[in-house]
Amino acid sequence: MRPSILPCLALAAAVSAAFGHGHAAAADMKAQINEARAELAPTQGNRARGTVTVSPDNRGLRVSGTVANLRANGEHGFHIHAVGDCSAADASSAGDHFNPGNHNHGNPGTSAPHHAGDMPNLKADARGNASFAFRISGVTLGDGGEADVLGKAIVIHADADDYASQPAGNAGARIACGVIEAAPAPTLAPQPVQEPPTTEPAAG
Ligand SMILES: [Cu+2]
Repeated sequence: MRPSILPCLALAAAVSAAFGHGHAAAADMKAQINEARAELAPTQGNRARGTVTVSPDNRGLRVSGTVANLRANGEHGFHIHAVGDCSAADASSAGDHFNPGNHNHGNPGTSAPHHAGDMPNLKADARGNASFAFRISGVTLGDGGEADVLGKAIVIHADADDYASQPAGNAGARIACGVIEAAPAPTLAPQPVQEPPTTEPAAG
């Protein structure tokens, strides 16, 4: 998994500093990828599900998508968590908020310190649907750096994030979870149409 990369980067940086070359660590970094997606599935006993698309621009990452089956008119904490593992029934396997900068939890909409994985609350309409598009900064997609969100998890919580309580905004249980994965390459050729198997005409 990814943590093993970090000592290598640190070592490269130390060697680089010792020999006066400034770019060795940067050579280990990859270009960002254009797009990734997380399919959020409900945790045990919940129904919320949706799709989140993440793509880099020159100021950070654009995050957009739709979620259904939320509480009508509800407000829900929405974060990137540090471990790309949604296998636990309560999504506890996704770990804590993604926080490479070791900041306090806070409001991503202000200049106050906050986790890299803090995002604005989801707000559902009267039917329990939410659609959203916003930008988060201080994070990257697929470059292998410490702020890279690829392979991390996106989690929706039962309650609103108050953007203040530590460590996670008092947002309650995890109701949906999905791992941020590279979007599959677009299909270049249309798939051949499957002809239904020929059968004898039904009698009568
Ligand atoms: Cu969370």
